[in-house]
Amino acid sequence: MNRPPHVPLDFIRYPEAEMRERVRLFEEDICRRRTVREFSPEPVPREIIERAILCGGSGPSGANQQPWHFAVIQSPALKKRVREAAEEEERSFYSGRAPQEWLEALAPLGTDEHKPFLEVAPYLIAVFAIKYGERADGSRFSHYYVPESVGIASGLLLAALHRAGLATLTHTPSPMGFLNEICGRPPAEKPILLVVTGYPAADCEVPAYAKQKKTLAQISSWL
Ligand code: IYR
Repeated sequence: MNRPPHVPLDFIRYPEAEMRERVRLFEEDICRRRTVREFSPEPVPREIIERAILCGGSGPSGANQQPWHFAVIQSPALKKRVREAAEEEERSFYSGRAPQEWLEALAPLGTDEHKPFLEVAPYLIAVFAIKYGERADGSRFSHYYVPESVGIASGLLLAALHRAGLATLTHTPSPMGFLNEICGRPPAEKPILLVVTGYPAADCEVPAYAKQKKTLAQISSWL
């Protein structure tokens, strides 16, 4: 097989002491990220969101197809529509659709069907997975590892927003097909996640339960 064009890797090799310090500093920062449900309406410069989206879009993806789209909802009218549609879904979820076991698992978080943050936060970033590609003639081609790729991109987006100094909430009203219509996205795209972002409210509190993270021994094994 002919080797396609390659370019040099732009890799930075650090001395070991610096590696330890770098990962420690990253751990210290990223482990302070908390899911926030009380936001401030204070505006956030658009450029910060743009840079964070570029971080998300830098991630690896199946065959480098980059099967994601980030729709940034900032207009008050559209945020209101998202809130209304999401609260309607959540009302049916909390009052019957969700099995008892699911509601019990959520109880320590104290969530309910009220989602005022969807109108208060300055930005709602709707993350869409692009299920397949479309050629100019309308024919389709496969995208590979779409959920994995979009999950990784979303993680990078969350990390970048946190590092920039913003609070985030991963919100997943279910079903959320209404986001296609509100954001004007085509049927090939499936909404995966709403990343609510902005500054936290001054008196913001978070559930103590969500701070309990598993230990290294619980989440890893060395073979
Ligand atoms: N989507 C609902 C319920 C919910 C589900 C899970 I899993 C959570 O971790 C949190 C909430 C809501 O947003 O209230």
